[in-house]
Amino acid sequence: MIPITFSAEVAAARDTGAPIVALESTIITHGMPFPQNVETARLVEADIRAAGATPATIAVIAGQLHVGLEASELDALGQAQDVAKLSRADLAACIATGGTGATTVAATMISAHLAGIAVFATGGIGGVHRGAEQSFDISADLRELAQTPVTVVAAGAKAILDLPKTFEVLETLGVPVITYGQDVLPAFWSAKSDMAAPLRMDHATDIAKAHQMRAAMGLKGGQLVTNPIPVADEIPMATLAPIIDQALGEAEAQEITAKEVTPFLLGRIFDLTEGRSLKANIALVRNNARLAAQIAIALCKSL
Ligand code: PSU
Ligand code: MN
Repeated sequence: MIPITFSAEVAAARDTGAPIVALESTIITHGMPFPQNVETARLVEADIRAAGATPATIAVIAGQLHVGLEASELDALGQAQDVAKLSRADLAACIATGGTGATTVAATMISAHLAGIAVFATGGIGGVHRGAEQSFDISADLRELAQTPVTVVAAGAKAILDLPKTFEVLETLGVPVITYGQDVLPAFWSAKSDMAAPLRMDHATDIAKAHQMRAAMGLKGGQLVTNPIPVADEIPMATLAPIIDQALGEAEAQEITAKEVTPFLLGRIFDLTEGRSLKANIALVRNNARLAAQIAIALCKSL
């Protein structure tokens, strides 16, 4: 038996078959500093409610898989120290041993699917790290997209990664990458990259139909929706490129590896942009939450 606890609002939404959007918790514990992490998590949940869906923030607390957090649980998680970062490899062990941990994209997809939730909003997915030909550091998020049937709305992959290699791997794994409303892939803090979008869709209903067609055809895995950050909130690539290079150089000099790499780089970019990266990050997550809610609503209507 899997020890799952649903929040009151998620339990109610499940009872009536109302649309639900999953949210990850690593972005709260490892992706943003306190108190902006908790403030953002609350805003994102409110955005989803305002759009007509129910938010389900996912985390493991004392051995319980929580699908939907009560406000007090969200507050506590946002301030907790030394919370584990859980991906596919660690999720079951954490639950089995009564641990507490935040779920990455991969672990949130697994948990959402267990709870019957088909749509998930986040900031950016993990991907192929620069220098992966040496380090072999490729996020488990990519394989999860290839095997778990959840549509993930993100603003692309973070520009700290090797973007061309990340999208090559997604193509190899057979993951549909759908860019919302433009012909080029977005690059997280920047609305546009120089890479063509593999697929483009302009309506949430089309994204929902494509999700259902994959299921009908017995195609395993989910979809990645890349949703550009609103232009008013973006940081142009030219501003960001030297900052990313500096952060990457520091990570190498300090021999930061494995799970520590992403949180370290995000923290340094926050410092080096004097918080501008965080402002952009908050705007893009909220934008993704709104689109995810529309997709979840479209999926419910067409059932
Ligand atoms: N994007 C953000 N902040 C984050 C992450 C992504 O803006 O904190 C997290 C997500 O949980 C993602 C994880 O799944 O980083 C990827 O980590 P890794 O590269 O170690 O797989
Ligand atoms: Mn990694």
